[in-house]
Amino acid sequence: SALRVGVVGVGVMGADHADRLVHRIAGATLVAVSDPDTARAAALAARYDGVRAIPDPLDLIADEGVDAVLIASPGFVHEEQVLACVAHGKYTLCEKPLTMDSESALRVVEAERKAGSPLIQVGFMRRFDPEYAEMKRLLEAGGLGRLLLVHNVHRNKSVGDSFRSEMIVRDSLVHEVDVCRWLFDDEIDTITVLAPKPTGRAADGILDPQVAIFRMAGGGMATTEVFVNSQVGYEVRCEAVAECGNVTIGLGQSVFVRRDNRYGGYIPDDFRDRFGRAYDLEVQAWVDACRRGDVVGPTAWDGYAAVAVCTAGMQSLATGQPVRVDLVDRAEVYGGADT
Ligand code: ISE
Repeated sequence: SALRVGVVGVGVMGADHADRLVHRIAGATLVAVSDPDTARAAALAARYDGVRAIPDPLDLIADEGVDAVLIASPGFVHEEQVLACVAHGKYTLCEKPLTMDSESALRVVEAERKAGSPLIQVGFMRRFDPEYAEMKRLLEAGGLGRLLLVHNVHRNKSVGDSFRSEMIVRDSLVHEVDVCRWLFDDEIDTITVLAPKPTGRAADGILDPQVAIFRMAGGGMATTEVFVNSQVGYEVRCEAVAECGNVTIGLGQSVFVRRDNRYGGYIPDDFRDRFGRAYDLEVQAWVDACRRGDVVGPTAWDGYAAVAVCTAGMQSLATGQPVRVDLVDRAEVYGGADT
């Protein structure tokens, strides 16, 4: 039978996931939604057949009619909600960030381990993007030699005035943190976050753009430009530089339009356009894994490690100095077992 999915948080991301679960995901049925804005949740539920609006997210999580939970609420309520999912033995896809700080993220990792089996996938969807997946496949095939450097560009067209400098690290750069941990198959040992004179298009006092440097534990390095008021569109590029070759993705050269003596393509406004296929593949992989009793993709440990790196990154942003990432020993957490 189909996996009965509940969505917690139906803002921009949660509503997009609800639509994807109804229209593009096989083997799953959207059965419930929850949001503190109960009118928004009710309106969304009314758009689909057989979907209940449950005011309290903890009631949705506990509901006997919900098999698995997709958490798309704000990061500051993730800990309580993910812990509730674990307590009820519900498979969970938790949008990034896993939680807001290392201590709470570690509590989630510990709770999942004590529950006895993995339940949590974290919403680092770029691993499912066809271009990133092909880059990873090429690097793993071995023909390019050892991965030396990764260069990332991550630009949003614009963000609201409430988007603080620290959010550029915790909410945006966090994707490159997971991408680099995944491409190198390694932990980030040190992070340095620097900022040039800010763009005049950012709100007063916001350090935008930012440049981050990751030093990997195994010796690799990564550079990332994050620019959330680029005015151009949503651009995400990545270049992997290995000993015998390099791979570049995100050039967006799919369709060229020529007219009036000009040519060019289209740069989407928003991450839901650029990564729509990645989100579809991520949620389909999650549903398929839930139905076979498995967890795929970014784990609770990956979510914790990303939070720890961003915590160090925010400290570096304040000083401009390299900051060592404070990670607990993975083998101690999992008792030497593979995670
Ligand atoms: C947003 O939360 C995302 O996850 C997007 O991928 C990122 O580009 C954007 O900057 C974040 O605010």
